[in-house]
Amino acid sequence: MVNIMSRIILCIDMDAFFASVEQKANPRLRGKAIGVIGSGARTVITTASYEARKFGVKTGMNIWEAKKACPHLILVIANNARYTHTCKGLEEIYSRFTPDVEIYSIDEAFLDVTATHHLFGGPEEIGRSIKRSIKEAFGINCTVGIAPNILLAKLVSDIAKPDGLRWIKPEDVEGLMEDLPVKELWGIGAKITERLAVLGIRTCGELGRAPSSLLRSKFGIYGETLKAMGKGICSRHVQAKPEDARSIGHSMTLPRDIRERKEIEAYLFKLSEMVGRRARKHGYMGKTIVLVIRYADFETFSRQSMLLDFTNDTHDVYEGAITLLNGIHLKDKIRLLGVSLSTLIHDPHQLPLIEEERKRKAVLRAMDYVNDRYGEFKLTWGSYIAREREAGVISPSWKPSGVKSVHLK
Ligand code: TTP
Ligand code: MG
Repeated sequence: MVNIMSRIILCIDMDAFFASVEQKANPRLRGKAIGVIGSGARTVITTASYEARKFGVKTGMNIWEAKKACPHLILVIANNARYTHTCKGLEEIYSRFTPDVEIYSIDEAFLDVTATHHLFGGPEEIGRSIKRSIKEAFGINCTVGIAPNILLAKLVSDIAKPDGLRWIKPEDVEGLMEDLPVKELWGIGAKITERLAVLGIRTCGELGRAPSSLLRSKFGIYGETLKAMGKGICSRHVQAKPEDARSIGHSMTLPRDIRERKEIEAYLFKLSEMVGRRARKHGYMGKTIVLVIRYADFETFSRQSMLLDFTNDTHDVYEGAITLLNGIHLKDKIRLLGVSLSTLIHDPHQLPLIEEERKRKAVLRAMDYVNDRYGEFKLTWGSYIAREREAGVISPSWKPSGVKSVHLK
């Protein structure tokens, strides 16, 4: 009925994240209605504590509106370092339970525990342990949604808020979706909700049953995705951050043992080319060249040297290997040769493209997030300028793998 590839996914979302962190840091704020704001003159509420939400204080309200809704509201200026420090600590806690951790935003993460939950007493026990560990380490609450995919895990964590833990199993999905308003689904914002309403589609049940042809004619290819979402189907996997390479190397056992300088050079060139090509392909540059030699009698040793600059140029790698070779007095025939490049950095020539793309995506996502969820608070490109030194509020799309500050005026 649901996903054929049913998995066990946890969505962990901090409760009133910035506000909770501030309340933990300052005991006088605990149990109080607080709103976290930026330091600019035209700042808005980025988070309200649950005590303030009772009075209708919401993310995106300006100070005047918020004070009107809750006159005793205490305003606290955001402290980005505290939130990023907490987020990094959370990542460490999650990774105790599975390597498949995706830090989705500053306070939301997805964990795929399909392969590991049995080691920890099951998915709910993992959820409980995580809640306990976060409380112990940071003194804040979170909500855990457990489901067969990311879409449903996110939905369940929203439903179970605050301080909740809920598991929706494949057999419960249909019942949950039937009367659920489409706007509750992650990714369906105010505009799509409106366009679906025009078609007479209000609930996920109706969306899942709607004819593909109708949805396709209105939404193009995205119509199919919407229909699947209505049924609680989502094929996006947890995207764990790729391991960073430490070195890029190649070695080769030679077709026969050699001693001839020209022959050795030819193989070293080949190996250097393979290393350089791989480094370029993956966008790395390195500064340390390592040459590995194995003699016919299997004695193996390596020599390394530091270049003056980072490179992924085949010729630089080759020159480095030859310099190392020149310093060796060969005492036997060679059976194996290896060349590697280490002390790696991301290639700055490729970086601007990747960085720009990454920033653009992060900003787009942050804008969609705010505009979809808080229709009254419209963000435009003009108000979104990433500035390192200015006292902006950290973006919700901040991740430990890349800091960015988004200025929310
Ligand atoms: P949310 O997950 O939307 O909200 P929350 O954690 O404050 O509350 P809950 O999950 O219990 O409903 O946002 C996470 C953090 O991201 C939030 O604490 C503050 C920050 N944030 C902004 O800085 N700007 C924004 O526009 C939004 C929506 C959030
Ligand atoms: Mg949250």
